[in-house]
Amino acid sequence: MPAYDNAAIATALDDFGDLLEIAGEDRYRFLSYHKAAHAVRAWDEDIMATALAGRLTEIPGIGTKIAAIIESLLKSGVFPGMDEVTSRVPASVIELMRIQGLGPKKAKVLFDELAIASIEDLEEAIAEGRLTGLPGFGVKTVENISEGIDRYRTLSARILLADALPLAEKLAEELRTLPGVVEADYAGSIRRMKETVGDIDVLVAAEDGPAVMAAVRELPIVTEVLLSGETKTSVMTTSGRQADVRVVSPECWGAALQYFTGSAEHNVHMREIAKSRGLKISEYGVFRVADDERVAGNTEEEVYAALGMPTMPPEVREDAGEIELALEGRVPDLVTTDDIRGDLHSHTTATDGRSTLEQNRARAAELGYEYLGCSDHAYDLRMVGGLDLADLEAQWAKIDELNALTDGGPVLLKSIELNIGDEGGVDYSEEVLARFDYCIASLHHGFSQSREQATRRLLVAMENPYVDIIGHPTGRLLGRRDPFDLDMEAVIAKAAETGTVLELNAHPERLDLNDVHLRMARKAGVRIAIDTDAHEAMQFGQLRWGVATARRGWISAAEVLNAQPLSSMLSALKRNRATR
Ligand code: DGT
Ligand code: CA
Ligand code: CA
Ligand code: ZN
Repeated sequence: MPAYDNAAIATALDDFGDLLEIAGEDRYRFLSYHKAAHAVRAWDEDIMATALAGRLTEIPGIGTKIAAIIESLLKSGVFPGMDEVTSRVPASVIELMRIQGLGPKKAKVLFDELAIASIEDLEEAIAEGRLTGLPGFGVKTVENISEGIDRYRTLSARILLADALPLAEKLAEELRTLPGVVEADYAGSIRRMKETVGDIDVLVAAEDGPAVMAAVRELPIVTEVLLSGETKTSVMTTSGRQADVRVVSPECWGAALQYFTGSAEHNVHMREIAKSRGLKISEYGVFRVADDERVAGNTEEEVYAALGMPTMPPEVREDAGEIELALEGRVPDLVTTDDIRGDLHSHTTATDGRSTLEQNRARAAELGYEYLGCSDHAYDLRMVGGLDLADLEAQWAKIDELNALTDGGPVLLKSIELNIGDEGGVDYSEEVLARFDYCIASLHHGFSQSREQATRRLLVAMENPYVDIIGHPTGRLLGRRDPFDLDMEAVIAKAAETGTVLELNAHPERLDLNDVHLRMARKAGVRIAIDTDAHEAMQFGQLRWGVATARRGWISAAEVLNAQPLSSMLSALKRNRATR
């Protein structure tokens, strides 16, 4: 039985919807698949568990027909109806749509007019100038598509952590149930919680390696065995992701886990430390150089202790100073999800959110949050219904009403996500800005602006006494969009000078600020807000990716604005600081 996860099911549904559109099916039909995909992505229970309980139709937007498709995928890996559609439109067209600037509409034109069915076909057609004159494909568009192809090639090689981790967890879980397996866990960049990962590294401890390798080849999650030896098997999984499974003997577990967790840079530094102590370190253990005696290796703790260090959290193993600290007997004090007391960035149906204020509040209450910031889009983002003053008054009245309830729910805070204009201005007058509990301001347009202009926009915005937080500061979308070209040193210095908080947006495609910028911000004494920017109540669960990134950036609870109790959180805001 193939084991799909929620993300894999959602992708399959989206792909099917796109193929239907290109095949010329009617809008109502293909949209229903995208709606279903969206619902599966937002569903925060494992889809397999839901299916086994016979509750698939309880997922909003999933009817009996799509439930049957999901069941078939889960049971047999077969997408009913796929053969019929791919007899009309080759499945390779799907890849075309992974290119920025190419949606199903354009892909349909390319396919109908020029029989372009793959990225290779497209590159060839561009090189031969065959797109010239095609409606909707002007010179500039074709140029953008060419750039999109290059970017796709470099970026698509990496997987979002949020897509990889559930798969790695599932693999490790399946491996633990195999006979003879003593330990199984994921390692590599996934264990370090890097925002994107190159591949999935899983480690198994067992006496009989070849028997485990044979069992790995038969795992339900495996669709293809790429390579299999006595100690390493590389497989393709049901999610279309590659995984490397290595087996080691149980007494080497700690050394192997340390080695294969990396990072490579961390390991290189570890080897130097070992050398300076007359030791050598490998995936088999720590050995004395003098007599080759093994002194450690059963556990990770043992390995680090042999080199005179406490064990540090995997997230910081990037050779960014953690080894120097450990040699002093210390490890960074890192924030955890339990430290978070509220979310300061969320959207509602008043703009482009898909949950109501009440639904967001209910979810925040379930999470035990003390407060929840309601920060819909501001007026200038008309595209998504940015709020005017009347809308704001209506929302504030509702917030007052909900805050008057005595059901133990979180305190709702009146906030807004302002748009930073081309010169650094924001949507409303100071008089209006002063009425919010706090304001977030974000860059939402002008991605191709010069470094000078983009940086100036942020600096000017931070000079505004009512801009308390800068949202997703660099604007990157992992695998899809480059960040703004910014002078981050200047941005961080200005944040420190003005007391502006910088957001760590927890959306798995953003994780913005990244670990490097977080360490810079921390050094400069800038506070961080770890927010989900939820556009749907379910998305509050994405906080974990933000916390993981914060940990990679050495951020402690004391440095996180929304890890503070309500009153100290509020008094730490720029607008409320007496010293200004
Ligand atoms: P990725 O997969 O690109 O996201 O990054 P990693 O860190 O998972 O890298 P990967 O999969 O190539 O190797 C997994 C771990 O194995 C890596 O973090 C450290 C260890 N490792 C691999 N190659 C080397 C090496 O040449 N030297 C050292 N010291 N360690 C290595
Ligand atoms: Ca890896
Ligand atoms: Ca690997
Ligand atoms: Zn937002």
